[in-house]
Amino acid sequence: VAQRFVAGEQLADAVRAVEELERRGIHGILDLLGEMVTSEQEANTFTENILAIFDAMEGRELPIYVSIKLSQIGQDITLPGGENLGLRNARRILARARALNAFVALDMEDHPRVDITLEQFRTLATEFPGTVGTVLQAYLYRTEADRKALDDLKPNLRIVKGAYLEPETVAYPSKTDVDMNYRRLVYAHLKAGNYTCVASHDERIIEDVKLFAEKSGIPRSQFEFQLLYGIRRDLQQKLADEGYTVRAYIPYGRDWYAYFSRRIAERPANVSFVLRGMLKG
Ligand code: FMN
Repeated sequence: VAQRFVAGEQLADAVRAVEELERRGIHGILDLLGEMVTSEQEANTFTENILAIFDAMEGRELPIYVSIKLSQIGQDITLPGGENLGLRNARRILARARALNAFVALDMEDHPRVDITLEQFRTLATEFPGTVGTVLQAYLYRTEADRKALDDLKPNLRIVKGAYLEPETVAYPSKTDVDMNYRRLVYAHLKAGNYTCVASHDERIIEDVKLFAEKSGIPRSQFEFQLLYGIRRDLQQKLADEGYTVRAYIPYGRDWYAYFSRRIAERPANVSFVLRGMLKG
């Protein structure tokens, strides 16, 4: 059902998707679906399965770029002795990533996790400089302050609008405000000299970012465009053909339901892609 947005259930399906994209000049971001894990065993299994990505990619001479959710590897679990399991598992993943010159992004989840995720990002970015990045969401009021507070790390940040259903007490209810804040965050991060992942399918925003970079003398090597696998393939190809770095986020695995629900919620038109996929068999 979710075929349009998900590469498949198996890691091999996702690796195949990366190779196909690479032939078209687009890089991949591998994302093993799964989140909000409550058992230690399950969190450790996810960690092993994420480590398997590095084994599968090693030696292919393709960039290795993985996205993880800290809630998937134990952020909600405190071990006896007080250690956070998510942080411990993230260290295992990052040690492996560093050895392969790979990159790992920490996805941003719902608002109650922002504080702990940014705190753990700070710890990890200090221990594994250049190997880890995270995500900021333009819909949250707090985000510009978060961006400033991270500036000393010179962080690699992905800027997104935000995909979770958040209350007005923490997030802009109006799309105009979210879009405005999105541009503001991207421009500020670029101006501060930091690497910026512009993750959106919004063509007006993408065009504005291109113009801003040109006008401000920001080199193309300081930013990239990121889009979701299966969404606006035409736009992905156009940007790559224009010479921009483009990465597509490729989810795979069995736990596609939450991911899929967010895609439908943000764009009901996505339902029709899925229905077409179903009709095709
Ligand atoms: N939303 C989040 O809340 N957290 C994330 O970590 C996150 N990662 C994303 C990665 C990529 C490559 C893209 C394209 C989107 C991501 N999103 C994430 C989803 C966006 O917040 C947003 O819901 C989606 O892109 C639709 O908005 P658009 O019109 O800007 O494309």
